[in-house]
Amino acid sequence: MEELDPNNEIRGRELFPVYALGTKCARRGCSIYQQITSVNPQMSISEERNVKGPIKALEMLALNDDLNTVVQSSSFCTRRNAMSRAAGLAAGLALATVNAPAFAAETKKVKMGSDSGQLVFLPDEIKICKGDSVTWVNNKGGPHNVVFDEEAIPSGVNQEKISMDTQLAEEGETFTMKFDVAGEYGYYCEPHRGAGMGATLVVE
Ligand code: CU1
Repeated sequence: MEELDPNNEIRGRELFPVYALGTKCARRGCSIYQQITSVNPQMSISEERNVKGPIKALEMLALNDDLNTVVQSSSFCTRRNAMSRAAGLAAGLALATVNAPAFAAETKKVKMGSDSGQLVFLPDEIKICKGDSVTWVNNKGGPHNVVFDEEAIPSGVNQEKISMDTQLAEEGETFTMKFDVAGEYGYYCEPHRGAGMGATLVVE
């Protein structure tokens, strides 16, 4: 599970220089041969492990495609998923493994109640990608629950199915839900709605 971190995207970019050798082709375009040789460091690793051959070559092409996507896409989720696949391929994972829908999925954490006991969701706005999950953790000032606002969720989404009516009383108790429909979701804590304990979830 990943701690929610507003610098997430920046950290993702810091990973990138490891694979930066392949980026000239991404901008100018070059032959398949140049594209393969431009990611030569990974090829060397493959040779040491004696896993040459057509399957590995396909994975090298997929890796390069993913790197191009990381450079060119304006969508955070598209870039994140491509980065995750590329990292998997560079680590020697099979194409089928990194192409599985859940490969890049993440779980983000939202605290219910701040460490000092304020009646808030922390953070009160998060962005995830389709297929990601959110885990709400009862932190302080409970009982809390997670109730989605019927008026503020994408149409077709079942409000009851994604909400947790049960109030969590024990600190450390959690509620996890996976989100597959893109859009903006508003939710609140029933016992503390009057105190303004509400938040937003964006699914890209
Ligand atoms: Cu609450």
